Amino acid sequence: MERRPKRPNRKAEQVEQYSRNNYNKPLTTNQGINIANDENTLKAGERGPSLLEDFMMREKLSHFDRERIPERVVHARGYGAYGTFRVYESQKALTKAHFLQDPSMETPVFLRFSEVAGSKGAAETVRDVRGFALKFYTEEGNFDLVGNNIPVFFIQDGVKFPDLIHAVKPEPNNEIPQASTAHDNFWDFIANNEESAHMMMWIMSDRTIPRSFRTMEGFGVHTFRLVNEAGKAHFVKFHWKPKAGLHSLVWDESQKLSGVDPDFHRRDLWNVIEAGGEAIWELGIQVIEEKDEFSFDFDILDSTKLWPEEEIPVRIIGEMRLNRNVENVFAETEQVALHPGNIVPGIDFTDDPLLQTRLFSYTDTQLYRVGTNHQDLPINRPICPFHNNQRDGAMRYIVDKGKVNYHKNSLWNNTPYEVDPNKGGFVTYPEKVKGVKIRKTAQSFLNHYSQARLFWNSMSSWERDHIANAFSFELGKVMSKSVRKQMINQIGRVSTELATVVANQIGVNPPTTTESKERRISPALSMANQPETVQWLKVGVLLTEGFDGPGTKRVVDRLKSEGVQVEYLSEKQAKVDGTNQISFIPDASFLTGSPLLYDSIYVAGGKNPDAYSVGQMEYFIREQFVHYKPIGVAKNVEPILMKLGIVGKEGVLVNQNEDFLQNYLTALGKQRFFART
Ligand code: HDD
Repeated sequence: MERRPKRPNRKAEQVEQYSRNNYNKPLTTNQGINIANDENTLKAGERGPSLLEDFMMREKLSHFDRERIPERVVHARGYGAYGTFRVYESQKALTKAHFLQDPSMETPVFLRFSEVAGSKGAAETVRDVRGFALKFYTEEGNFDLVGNNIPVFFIQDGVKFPDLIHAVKPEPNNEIPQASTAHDNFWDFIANNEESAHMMMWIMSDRTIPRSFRTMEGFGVHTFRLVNEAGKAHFVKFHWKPKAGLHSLVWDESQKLSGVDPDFHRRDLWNVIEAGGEAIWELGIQVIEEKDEFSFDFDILDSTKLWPEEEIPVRIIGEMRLNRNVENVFAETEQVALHPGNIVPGIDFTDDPLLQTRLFSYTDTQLYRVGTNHQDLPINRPICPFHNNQRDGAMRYIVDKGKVNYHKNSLWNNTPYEVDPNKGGFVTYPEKVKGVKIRKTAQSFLNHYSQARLFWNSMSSWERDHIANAFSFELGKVMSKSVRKQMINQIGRVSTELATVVANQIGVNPPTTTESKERRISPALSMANQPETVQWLKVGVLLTEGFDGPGTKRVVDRLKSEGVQVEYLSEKQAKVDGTNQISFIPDASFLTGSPLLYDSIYVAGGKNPDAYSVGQMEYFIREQFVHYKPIGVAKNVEPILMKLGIVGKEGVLVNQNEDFLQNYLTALGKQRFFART
C-alpha cells in the first residue's frame, strides 16, 4: 500500500513554520517599514488636525477594525489544546484507517471544547451541553470527530436544527437570557418536540455542569461505519472515557463560579498543561454487525438513542493525551474548522438523518465564518501533502506552480492523479439504498420515552435530586404558565414521580400523562461510583500568622507528592510566618481567592487570628461544606466546625492523629459527599 511515512509530532512542526516571535524585534508596518513613533498620529502641528497620509495610523486602525470574524452560530465559547492519539492494538479487523493500525504510532490531534448556547464571552460554568470536537491529523488526511459530552441529541433530523438553536439562544426581542436554557422559548420547544425527551433528561443532570473539561466523557453521538481492507463494514459509536473520572460541579457552585471565574474551565485545562500535566481519555467503541442492524428495540440510526453499554459493551481501543496549549487562541482555536464530514479511508457515514444534514452545514459555516481558503490555515492543514485543481478565492495562500489546473489533462500526464483504492484512494462504502422520495419520520424513530426513562431509572438518589432541582430551577424561570404545564405533562411521560415533585415546586398541577413502562436500568449512565483519584485536584490552604509550620508542611508535602495542586491563601498576599521558621507566600488573599476555586480546603488557621480572618475561614468552610467537598482543618480550627455544627460530618476531618493524612487523601479521592444532604 502507498502509505505515507510515519512522522510523529508533525502538526507541531507544521504550525511552527507559520509562527512568529515578536519578542525583542523592531516595530514595523505590515510592509516592513520600521516605525519610529507609535504613539502619535501624523498631525499638522502639535495640536492637529490629523493627516490622511498617515499610512501607519491607517494600517493599524483598519486592521484593528477587522480583527473579529463571525462567532460560531453555536458553540461560540470554546477552548482547545493539542495532543496525541495512540491505538492500543491494531483495529485491522474492523477498519483500514491508518491511524488505527499501529500501537507505536502517535497521531497528532487538536481538541476544541465548547459550550453550545452562550456567546463567545459567556461564562463557562453555565448549565449547557459541552462540545467535544476533535481533529485527528492522520497520515491519510484529517479525520474530525465532532461530538458532545452527551451521547444523544435533541432532534432526529438536522432540518430542525435552526429551530432548536433559535429556541435555545437568548430570546430575540430582548436578548435575554445569556447562555442559559432557563426561559420560555427553550422549554416551549422541548414540550412540543417529543423527540427531545431523552436529551432533556441528560441536560437536567449534572452532566451539563462539568467540574472540568478533563472530567467529561465525549461521544461521537452518531452511528458511523468502520470499513476494513476487505470492504466489510460494522456500525460503530465512539466514546471518550476520562482518566480523571466523570465529575461535575453542583448547581449553586456553578452559578457562583460564573461570576467568580467565568474562565474556570479553560484556566483549569491551561494550568494543568502548563504545569506539565496531561488531560487523558481512552477511546472506546461500541460495535454492531451489519446483520444486526434491526435487532434492537431502538433504531441505530436515531441520534436521540444510545446503545446501552450493558447490551453492547464499550471496547477500549486507544488513548488520547492533551499536552500542549495553543500559542494563539484566535489563530488556532477560533479559526479551527471542524467538520464531521472530514473522514479518512476506513471510516464512513451512515444514513442517520441528523448526521446527513451536518455534512452540509459545517463546510457551509466555515466558508462563511473563516473563508474560502480556511483549509489552508496552519491549524486546519492536513499534515500529509494535498494536491488538487482547486484554485484562487479570497486570501489564497498557496502558490500553485505551473500552468495545468484541470483534470483530465495530457500536458502533465494527467496529474495530480487519482489514487487507486488499493493504494489509499477513498471509496465510499457501497451501501445499498432504495426507496421513494419522501419527507417523513421513520416509524422506528417514534419511541421517545423508553430511553428517557432508562436514564432516570439508572440515576442514584442524589442524581435524581439534582435532576428534580434542575427542572425546578429551569421551569421556575419560565414565565408562561401554559409552557410550565405542558412541560410537567412532558416530564410525566418519563416519570410521574419526577413530574409531581417539579410540579409542586413550580406551582402547577401534577401530570395528567402516563409514564413510560420501561423498567430496565443501565448502570453505565450514572455518575456515581467514579474511580478515586486525587491527581490535579486543587486544594486551598488557609493560613494566618503563627500557623503550625511543621504540621501544615507535612500536609502540603504529602498532597503535592500525590499530584494535588496546592495554593495558599491568607488575609494579605504578603509572606505569612508559621512556627519553626516555616513560612509561605500566599497565591491569593481572602479577597482575590474564593472557596469555589478549590476541590477542597485545608484550614491551617494560626495563632489568635483576627475577626476578619476567622470570618473568612468560616465562610470558606461553609461554602465547601454546602458544595459537599472534603474539608481538612488543623486542631485549633475545630471551634469553627463546632460553631457551624459540622463536627464529625462526612468528609470533614480534623488533623489530630496519625491517620489524618491518609483519611484526608481518601476523602479527596471521593471528591463529593452527597450523603450530607
Ligand atoms: Fe453542530 C458546531 C457538535 C448537530 C451545525 N457542533 C458544532 C461544534 C460541536 C458540534 C462540538 C463546535 C465545533 C468547534 O469546536 O468548532 N453538532 C454537534 C453534535 C451534533 C450537532 C454532537 C449532533 C449529534 N450541528 C448539528 C446539526 C447541525 C449542526 C444537526 C446542522 C444541521 N454545528 C453546526 C454548525 C457549527 C456547529 C452551525 C457552528 C460552528 C461550526 O459548525 O463550526 O455548522
